[in-house]
Amino acid sequence: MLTLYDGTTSVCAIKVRLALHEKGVQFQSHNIDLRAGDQFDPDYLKLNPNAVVPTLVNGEAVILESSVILHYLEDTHPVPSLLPADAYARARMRLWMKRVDDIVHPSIGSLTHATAYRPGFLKLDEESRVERLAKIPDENRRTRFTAVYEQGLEAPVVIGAVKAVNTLMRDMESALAETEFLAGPAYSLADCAVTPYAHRLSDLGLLGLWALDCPNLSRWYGAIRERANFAPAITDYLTEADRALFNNVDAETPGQVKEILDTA
Ligand SMILES: N[C@@H](CCC(=O)N[C@@H](CS)C(=O)NCC(=O)O)C(=O)O
Repeated sequence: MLTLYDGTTSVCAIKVRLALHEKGVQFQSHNIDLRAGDQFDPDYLKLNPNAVVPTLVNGEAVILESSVILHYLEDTHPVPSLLPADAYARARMRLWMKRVDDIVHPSIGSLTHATAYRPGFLKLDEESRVERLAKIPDENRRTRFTAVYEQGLEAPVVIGAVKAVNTLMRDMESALAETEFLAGPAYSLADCAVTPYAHRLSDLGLLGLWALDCPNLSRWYGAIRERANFAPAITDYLTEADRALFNNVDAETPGQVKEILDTA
């Protein structure tokens, strides 16, 4: 049995859960409570020294990095396939996945931490805040988190994040005007990879900033939400506390992001 070291709201863990449910693969979820700091537990760090989820364990095999895990699942559980049929479509699929890893994840991470996660962090006393940030092994990530916790949406890093999301939305709209799913006529790993981020924008009240202008993106997101893997991989996982994080996002947030978008 596969074990997924998981996080209820983790976008990267959701990518993997979407593929597991799409493929009908049984797995055991081991929740790592990211807000409680379980990712820094020495035993977990032995599995994943980056102090992040997801981690997939299959017997002796320990697989890190959500995109690598998606390819591993494709190799170990090839049916049903989540790879497009032809080589060019596979290349397009891999490009969406790379973009998610390189650009979309840090950008939407900055927006999430600047809004939904910031109030919880600010409730910690000064010593706990410093201690918490110091535990993050990756320096770039630590710098980004520090900036958005201190300055919220005013942090300079947010401008680049909003621009990157805008470009993503526009490129998705163009791709989805041509094909039903991101890399062609069939659902693929590209859709698994992008879905949690589109959904996160929706949870933050931001997807509506693009919805009117992007009918094909809206059609895709509607279809994605109706898919059988969506509820078991995403919404069924959320605790009351998780829901509260997103329900309590400041009502000013979409307006503030729109202003950044208009002036960037
Ligand atoms: N590149 C990694 C990124 C993993 C990552 O950033 N995971 C987040 C949740 S989506 C995490 O565990 N964050 C820990 C923290 O916030 O301290 C992957 O794709 O697996």
